[in-house]
Amino acid sequence: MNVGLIWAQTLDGVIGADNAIPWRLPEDMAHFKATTLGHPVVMGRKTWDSLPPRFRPLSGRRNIVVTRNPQWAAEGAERAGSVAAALDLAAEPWRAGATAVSTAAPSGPAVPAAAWVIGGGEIYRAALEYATTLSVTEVDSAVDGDTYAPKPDATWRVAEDTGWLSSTSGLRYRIRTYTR
Ligand code: VY7
Repeated sequence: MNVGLIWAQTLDGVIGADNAIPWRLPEDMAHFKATTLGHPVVMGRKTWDSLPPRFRPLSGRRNIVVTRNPQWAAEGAERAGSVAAALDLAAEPWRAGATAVSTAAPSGPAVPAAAWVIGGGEIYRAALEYATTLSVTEVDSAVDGDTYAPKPDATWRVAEDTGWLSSTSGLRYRIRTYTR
């Protein structure tokens, strides 16, 4: 199965501060939604907690949450004990309705889809070895944070680059896709 990681970072690699994303970038949220829609999304429990409750589970996607706590449960989410277990789950066909809530899950035959790992820092580090695609939004903003993106090593090549774009928020950003 193809596994992608998708994140947004500052030029310094900051992805989070106090369990939130320390900038507003509507264009990146739209890119995130368009890219992940219809695919299983794998996230850590802290990332799940960081989503505003009205957006949980992320609609139109199978939500798989990684936590070591075997008691953890949330409506609309499946639990996995490790990133590897989450990716195994994501590779299994899934029909909406069994245990998970499906706001907009596709009907008809269940097809295993490429999975997107959506954060956060600890989960990206564990998932990088399984990944063949990275979607990295770089935000030209200098903010302090406590959570960092992994650094793509020499195995990765930039396959696409939007070049610098300006957001309605006033920030510059660019989206790079890496493959290997
Ligand atoms: C995470 C949200 C956070 C706070 C408020 C609303 C890239 C992003 C992420 C994660 C941006 C988020 C949201 C936005 C997405 C909506 C639901 C509401 C949806 C990532 N490049 N950018 N992120 N939501 N992993 N990678 O903003 O979500 O998709 O339905």
